Amino acid sequence: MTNIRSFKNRPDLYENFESDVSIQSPGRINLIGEHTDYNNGFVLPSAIDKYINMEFRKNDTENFCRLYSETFKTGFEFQLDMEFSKTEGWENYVLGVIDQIQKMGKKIEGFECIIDSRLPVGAGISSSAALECGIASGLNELFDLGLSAIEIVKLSQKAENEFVGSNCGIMDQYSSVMSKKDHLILLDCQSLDAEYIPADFDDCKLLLLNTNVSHNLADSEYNTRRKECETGVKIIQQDHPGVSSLRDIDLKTLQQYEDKLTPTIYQRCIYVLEENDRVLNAARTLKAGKLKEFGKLMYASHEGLQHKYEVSCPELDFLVDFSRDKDFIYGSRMMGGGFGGCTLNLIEQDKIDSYVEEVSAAYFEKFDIKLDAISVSPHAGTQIAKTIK
Ligand code: GAF
Repeated sequence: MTNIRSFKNRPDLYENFESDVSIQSPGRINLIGEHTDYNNGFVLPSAIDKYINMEFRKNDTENFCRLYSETFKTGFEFQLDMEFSKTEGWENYVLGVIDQIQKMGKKIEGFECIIDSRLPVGAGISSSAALECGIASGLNELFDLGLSAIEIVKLSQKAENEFVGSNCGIMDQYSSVMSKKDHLILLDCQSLDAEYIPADFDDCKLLLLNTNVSHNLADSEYNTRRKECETGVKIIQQDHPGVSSLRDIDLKTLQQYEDKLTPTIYQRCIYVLEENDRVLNAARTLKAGKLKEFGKLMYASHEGLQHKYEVSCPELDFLVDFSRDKDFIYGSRMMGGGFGGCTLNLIEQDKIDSYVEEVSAAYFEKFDIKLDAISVSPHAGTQIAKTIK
């Protein structure tokens, strides 16, 4: 049972809404390095030029809060001093963040918020992290909580882990907040050291193809993959007590455990080690301007995700396979947690329109589903505009 009150279709509540704080909280792409973040490995993400817009204002009450999503035409209200319990839908991301802020001993008061999202849900571009980080950033500004950017990242991840119940790593929240325009972040998820690499793609652009499927295995299989990796680590730890994650194991050591791990767990661990290597190689090739080599690593990443980590699906595989004989596409891979969502494609800019037409027709013929194409550019993280004194 939850004690929030939900309502629908009430745009009238927010006519002539004058906000104290405006937040643009972006989604993210990840060039390479999938399912490596929660294994303390490397990722290469960036925020994108598509975001959730949020308008906040205080309402001079101690506890009354009301949020409305213009996108979903649903809203909810609640009292800050109530016990928060999990409910359905986007409300959880909001409640989870407020719960974390309060657990940190930070004091907030009654507020109102209108949310307008330009991020497709379930597309693997992290609309949930954008929502969490946007709420945390907005409340931080509205109530002068003094939270640093990295605290916002960490509390948003914790909200997702502890309240929403998804054991995600740190990549999505980190990229939504910490990105820089026209750069990718080579992030070491163990130390949180970040190198900002110029996103120079010459005549190419990044194109997302949204399968518009989101298989409902996604959440449970995500948590299962994480557990499988942890089981692998635990077995290796028995001989190597210094090992605390897959990051501390090299390929040669792992290969000695082939008979001690189940074939599935062995494959998962091999994938993670290989993907970490690919991320570091990808960063090197990008810095050297070798885009075709970079693209090959994207394909290799997809193959690992498809066959060893087994988080792809027929729709994603179809799109990646369809791109393979096109010399104007340098690389293509599934992106994000998997089981649906988008492929990311590195494609020559002047071929985008004709390719989208061709692949959309083929995809529709095969699956009877409309494909959506979204061109994206690496963008700055959370943008804040504050009018309150
Ligand atoms: C999801 C998670 F939220 C990330 O932390 C990451 O693990 C990703 O899947 C897979 O790379 O987006």
